[in-house]
Amino acid sequence: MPRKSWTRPMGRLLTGAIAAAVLAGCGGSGGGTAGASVQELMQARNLSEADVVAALKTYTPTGRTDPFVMFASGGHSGQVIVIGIPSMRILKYIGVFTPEPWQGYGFDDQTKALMASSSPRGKDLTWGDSHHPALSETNGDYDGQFLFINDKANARIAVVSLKDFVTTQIVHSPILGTDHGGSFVTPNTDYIIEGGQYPVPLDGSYQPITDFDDKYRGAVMFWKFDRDNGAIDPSQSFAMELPPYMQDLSDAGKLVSDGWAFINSFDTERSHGGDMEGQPPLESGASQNDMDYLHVIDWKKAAEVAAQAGKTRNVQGVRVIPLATAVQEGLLYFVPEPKSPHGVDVTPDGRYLAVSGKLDTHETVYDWSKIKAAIDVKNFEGNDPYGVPIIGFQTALHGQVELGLGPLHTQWDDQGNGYTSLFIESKIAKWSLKDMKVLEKIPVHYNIGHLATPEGDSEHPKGHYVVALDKWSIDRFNNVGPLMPQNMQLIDTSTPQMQLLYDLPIGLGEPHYAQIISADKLNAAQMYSPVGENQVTHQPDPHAITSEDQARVERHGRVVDVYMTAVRSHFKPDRVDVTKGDTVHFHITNLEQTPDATHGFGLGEYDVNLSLEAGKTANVTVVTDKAGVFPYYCTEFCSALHLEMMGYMLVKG
Ligand code: CUK
Ligand code: CUA
Repeated sequence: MPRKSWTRPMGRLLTGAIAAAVLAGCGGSGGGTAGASVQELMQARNLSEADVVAALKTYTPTGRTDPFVMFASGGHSGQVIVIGIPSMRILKYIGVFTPEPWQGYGFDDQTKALMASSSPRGKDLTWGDSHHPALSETNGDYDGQFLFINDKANARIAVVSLKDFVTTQIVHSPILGTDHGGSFVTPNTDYIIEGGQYPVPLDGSYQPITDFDDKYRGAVMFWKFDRDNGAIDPSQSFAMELPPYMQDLSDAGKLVSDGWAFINSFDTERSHGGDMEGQPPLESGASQNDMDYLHVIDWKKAAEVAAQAGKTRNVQGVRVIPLATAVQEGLLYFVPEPKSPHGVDVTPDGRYLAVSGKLDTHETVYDWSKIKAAIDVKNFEGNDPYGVPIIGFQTALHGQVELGLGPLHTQWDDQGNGYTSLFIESKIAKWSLKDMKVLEKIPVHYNIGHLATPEGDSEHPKGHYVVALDKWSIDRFNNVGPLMPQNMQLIDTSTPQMQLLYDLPIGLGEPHYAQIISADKLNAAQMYSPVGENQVTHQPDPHAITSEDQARVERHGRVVDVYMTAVRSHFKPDRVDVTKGDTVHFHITNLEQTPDATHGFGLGEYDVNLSLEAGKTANVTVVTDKAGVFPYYCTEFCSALHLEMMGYMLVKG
């Protein structure tokens, strides 16, 4: 049924530049609306003026780019999704923890080795549960150089180079088991914080669950990032042992709170299941206490302590500061926080910490200067069972804002406002940090988890938008069966009232957190230049060749090296003769130096697909275990003679 508002004269409710734009499109003689006036189009499509405004705020004509770029976790798809804002156009999926054939990620020798390098127990992992992307920072602001993301399922952190949006490193923490409070970077990306989630024996051993309090532990990793090498340096990284609570999200302090890290926890009850033995189900056992503990960690001092002889224990190759040492050295403090909290988010000026209690209707805001003062004068109200000093709730409190049901996460804008997701209410609450007052709420669809504002967790948020990352979409899209897409909703926060602008269904995994960066900070290469770069090392590939003259097949006994080139529209060599049982290394260089002149290398039965972007060299090894004739061909439609871009691997029996 047509809504009423379309019948009003155009422009009455539209103001300023938007009205001008609309009117320019529909005004008078043939203003480019293909025969129908804007009013007629609105009527035909049943659009309100608000809908048209939303369209005008997001529609991006061909050839124009977005002012912001969002990096969203792909959840248990193990990928990262890159999205333009405000157009909400999906720009890329980055393969991280999961093989991704279009990019050849996890198919060539180097990316296969990269994925295997982080696998616990040498088992190949083919998925990850990516949660929290973190852009690298310089002086507390995103610098557009690197992206980090964690894998909750296997306690891993990946490094993505924003030079080419490619994963270059994955590290695994053997002591954690799972992680969740990562990845979060310190203001100059000295460390990447990875807080564990579910307590386990840190040494990887079996311990009866009845020994939970004594033998199970939480921990947090501080991964040292070597910016010059673009890589985490495990040898300079360390961990801190924590009590067996379930540590949750974390954040790094900034400016006045720089040098400190904050980690939420739940299940300070240490409930550990047993519902078949008459124990309460874990989740109700974990929700008994009114307060859990915000962990306050002096990471700068911890780094110094970790460097001192005898202050750490080597646990599965990780330098771990034992809990008792952490307490003794004054590295770890607790502040009570209500109740089963989820997100902790430091304000852009570093002065306050906003904590969302999933089972509490408030946002609880702590004053860093009060926490620091209590630490300095040792004003504690007691210790937890593991000896960690507890600062009084009221001592640390700045204030509380009643937001609504199920607060989860908070992001900031450039006007001193916080935006907090309300999971149970399916709303975003906008609130003033200065006045500690709710300003407005807007419904989202539905069950919002994280939310993201442009540069919203840096020292200089950009405002203008918030993106709701909704877990459920139910009735928002065409029905595609019981497994429904997630829903990312773009909301304009620059207007006096927030306005929902756009719904983007995500049919790939479950995005958790996302970060939004100003597009002008990104400066990715359009191709690999000079020719012959390897995407994992970002160095000249040792097997690169730079002209077709160098193409050749070298035999060394049962090992065959094929130095191959790809250029529109042929491979050289286009025939490779081998004998069953040979190990064949294909080293393929795309000689093109034209942007987007990508070739592929697909070889059926051997599970091979490479992506060969302009200038790239990739290597893949097959062991020919079967005699026969195996066509290889280019998998990217690169040219008019793309279908002719093929060759034969002939395997003699
Ligand atoms: S978590 Cu998903 S909604 Cu893993 Cu950051 Cu809060
Ligand atoms: Cu090269 Cu298709």
